[in-house]
Amino acid sequence: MIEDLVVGWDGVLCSTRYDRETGAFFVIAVHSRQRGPAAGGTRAMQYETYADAVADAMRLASSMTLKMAAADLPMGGGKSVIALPAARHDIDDATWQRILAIHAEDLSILNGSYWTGPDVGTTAEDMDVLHAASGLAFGRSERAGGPGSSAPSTAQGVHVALVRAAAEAGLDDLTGRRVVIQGLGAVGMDVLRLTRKDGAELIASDIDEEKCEQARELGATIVPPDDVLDLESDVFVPCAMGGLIDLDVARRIRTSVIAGAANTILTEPAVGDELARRGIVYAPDFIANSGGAIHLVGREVLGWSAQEVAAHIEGIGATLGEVFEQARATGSSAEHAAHVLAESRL
Ligand code: NAD
Ligand code: PPY
Repeated sequence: MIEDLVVGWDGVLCSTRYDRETGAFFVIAVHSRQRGPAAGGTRAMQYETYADAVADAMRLASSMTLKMAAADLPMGGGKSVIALPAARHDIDDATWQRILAIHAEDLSILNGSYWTGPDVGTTAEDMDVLHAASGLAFGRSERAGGPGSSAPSTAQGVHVALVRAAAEAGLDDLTGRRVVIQGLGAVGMDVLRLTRKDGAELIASDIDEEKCEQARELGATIVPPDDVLDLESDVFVPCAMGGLIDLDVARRIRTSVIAGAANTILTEPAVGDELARRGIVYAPDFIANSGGAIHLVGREVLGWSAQEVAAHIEGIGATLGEVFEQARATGSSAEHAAHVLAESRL
């Protein structure tokens, strides 16, 4: 299985490490350094098998390469995965600090070929620790001199993307339109707030009851997690985990637009073809969720001000416009056109 993953992946390096004391398994996947040092967040969660963790790191690193290229940022693509021995909230602080120290050592070994940042299961405060030990982490807290969480910028970009994709589907005004948001974490909750201002009818879902309650207070109707893919909507916004839309889902989902924050939403490119065939406007994830990367790389590598970052996030609308136009002109899916755009910059 691991052999198949390595042979089937076109990245440059994938490191693995196991820590007997904590039972944590570490993966760093460096997909490309063509545009600059590889960069991408550290995802810390439980996986069924170590091979699943390696596969996730590879898939996410490849997507980071496309994200950096599509956003014209001077970085390559990489990602770290830490397969945890227990749920993150069940890991005590001493164990977590040991896990971070080991990850920081791996970053130092890679010596600048790869820079990390926050992802699911890691925070700006974790980046403070990683940066103090390795000097190779973006997204430190403002208290530690960093640019703070990338989530608000990611949400801003997802909102720009969903508005642009809706316009492509003929929905110029979201007032009264049904928007279904899956995942009410750092990004999803902010997307909900932004879409609320558009006057949309909000339906939302999370596996965490507290987050559902918060969304209810913001005016959303809450539905059970298993129901989201069966609801009829104008816009579907996946802000939980990837691998959500396979061919079967693409054939039956009842929506006009899909635009969200989750990384690697489609299980394979053919899913993008099926969505296009059905006339569903899909905003490729590595463009729709690039606001966080623009925030981190913009502030920390390019020295942009918050205003410059915001202007570049608005640019996600123009990038998507280019992709939709190319897709129309070539009779291909938006997913395919987005890959062509990103690959032309590699
Ligand atoms: P998060 O961990 O804060 O939020 C994820 C939320 O999804 C949680 O509230 C969780 O309970 C919920 N969830 C998990 N499984 C679910 C399910 N089956 N149904 C409904 N809800 C479910 O993460 P985040 O920072 O908000 O990121 C969300 C997604 O966007 C992730 O896939 C992440 O990789 C991606 N992303 C985030 C950023 C960023 O800047 N934070 C940038 C790019 C991409
Ligand atoms: C992502 O956008 O998916 C990330 O992993 C966040 C990120 C972006 C750029 C550098 C490091 C982390």
